[in-house]
Amino acid sequence: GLTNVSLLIHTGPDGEKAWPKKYPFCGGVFQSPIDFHKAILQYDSNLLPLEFIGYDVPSTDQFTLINNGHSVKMYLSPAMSIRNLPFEYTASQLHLHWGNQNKSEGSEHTVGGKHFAAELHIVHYNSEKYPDITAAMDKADGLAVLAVLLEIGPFSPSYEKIFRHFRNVKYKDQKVLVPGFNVQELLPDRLDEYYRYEGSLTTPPCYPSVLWTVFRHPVKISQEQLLALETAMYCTERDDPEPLEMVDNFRNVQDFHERLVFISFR
Ligand code: SG5
Ligand code: ZN
Repeated sequence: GLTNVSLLIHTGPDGEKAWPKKYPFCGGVFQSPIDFHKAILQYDSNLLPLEFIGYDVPSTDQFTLINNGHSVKMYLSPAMSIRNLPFEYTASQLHLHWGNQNKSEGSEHTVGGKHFAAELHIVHYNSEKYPDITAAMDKADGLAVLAVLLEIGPFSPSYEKIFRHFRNVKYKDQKVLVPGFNVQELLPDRLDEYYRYEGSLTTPPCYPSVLWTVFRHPVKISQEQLLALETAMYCTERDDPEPLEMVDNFRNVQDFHERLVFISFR
């Protein structure tokens, strides 16, 4: 199961090249992430800006932030949903992917071969057809993930609303409560320009169940904030004699075969 994905598996003998042995979908079709390059992009005038419902969460509500040994995840409110997709999708959780302090690459999706520093994923499930995320996650129309590319720039007070809690989830299985805030603050100002394609979960079991929306414009966080993300957490438990840093938890880009990515901008 996913818990064994812990000691993350992106590199080494049990790294992502070995995923298909245990998780056949990882070697299958519609895999993510991918590189966005000219030859596969097609403008689609039907791609409207998404609408966010219930994303402004009152500070009296609380989100649980948890280190599960391969990423850091924050559970979201079932009152949060997105409209303007083929179905109504309800938010489940957000998490991040990043590199390490010695390199500038940590994003999963790339643009013209270029990596960004890190990437935020907000995972939603098709609540029109499925009762919960578990039922939805292996269905072709089950999930919708929003992705935000992160790059270095000025300090982000919005991202800090999550990042300031990393010191309380340093080790595997640690949890902390985060006061509610407007989750839309984590998205770029330009919500109208994005890449859209059908892909997969980027970790085992790699189900081809995700309608991806990757925003064109990156969001900036400071060098210090990125360093905090890259160095704050461990894949291992507090008392583990061999601590393992949580770094490089991004998957390499996948073959795009005969597919197209639709873009909302020219
Ligand atoms: C991360 O990415 C998430 C997974 C997520 C996969 O590994 O893990 C964390 O954030 C752990 C703290 O989330 C979970 O394990 C919660 C169920 O898997 C899913 O969201 C399955 C529905 C893959 O998600 S991704 O394709 O957006 N990267
Ligand atoms: Zn992810």
